[in-house]
Amino acid sequence: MSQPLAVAIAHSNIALIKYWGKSDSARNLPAVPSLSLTLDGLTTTTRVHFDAELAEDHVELDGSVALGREQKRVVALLDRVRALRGFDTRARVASRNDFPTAAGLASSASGFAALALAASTAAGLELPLETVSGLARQSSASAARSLFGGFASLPADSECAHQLAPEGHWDLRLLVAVTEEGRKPLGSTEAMEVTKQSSPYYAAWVAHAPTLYQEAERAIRELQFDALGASMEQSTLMMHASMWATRPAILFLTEGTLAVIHRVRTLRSQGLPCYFTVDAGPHVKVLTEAKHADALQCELTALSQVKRVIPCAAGAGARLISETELAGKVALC
Ligand code: 2P0
Repeated sequence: MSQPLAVAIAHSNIALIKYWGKSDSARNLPAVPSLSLTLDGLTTTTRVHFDAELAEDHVELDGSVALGREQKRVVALLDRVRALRGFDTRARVASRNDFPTAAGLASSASGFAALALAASTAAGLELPLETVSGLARQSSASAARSLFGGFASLPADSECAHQLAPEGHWDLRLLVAVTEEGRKPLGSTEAMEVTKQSSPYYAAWVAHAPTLYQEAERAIRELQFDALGASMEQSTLMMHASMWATRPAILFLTEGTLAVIHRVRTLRSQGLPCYFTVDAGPHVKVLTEAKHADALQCELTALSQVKRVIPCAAGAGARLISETELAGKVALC
């Protein structure tokens, strides 16, 4: 093999229009179209080394050996890469996030995007970015979008994501208001399956999601901030409403989440252009235009429910880095 080792970095993305629910669980195909902003913060760095000496895959995440479901999901992606390449060599994988894992900050998005790019490259495959996105999507649908910079789209029933507009298209900022530290109680995959099975609102969510997607796509094309914000908030609240209607209810929104949401609405009514979105966790991500980012950061930081604020701009897509660049960035193990 010409190049058995590769290192990739990928950034997390936040869905402005949410993916929630699968049309085909076995193939992990999304039931609704989603649209995201790739961030310049929240980075995963992953090295994959296929090594003929290994008897089995060895996976280390944030310095600890991965076990159970975490390890299985990584091995499943490696297996898909091995099947494409037509070999059986095991790999050593080391990955590190510069932000808390599984805390509702989309760690699986950046994680599987970086893994798909590093593993396919290390295996000697030279795949188009869309194909790498398809590999990532099978592990975690939101990861398909993190291969691309700026605004990315994952259509319903689609194998892979594509870029809608590059990071320079619109100078937006997304401020992540962290309301709680620690891992979230329920994984997204399980939560969306329960929603599909038991929420009477799920059908309405799936029916209306394409309208929200089209509104947002147009708002991005035309740089209409208030139109984008309105579609984004409705997408968030419809997704959570569908979860609230399951039995037992799935509530990712906490007291802290709601306090930040109310504050965002108040600030907006007072003339500060900002809109909220919330994923499968308690944190609130607040979208604003670059010129208002400092004022918004002061307001969010002042809230007692907010532990810290991570300001993010639009970021680039996943890319390969050299071992030298890696050495200057992060210690993987
Ligand atoms: C999204 N989320 O569009 C939505 C919004 C969370 C809320 O995609 O089952 O890890 O692995 O495909 O991508 C999080 O779920 O789920 C997610 P799987 P994923 O970003």
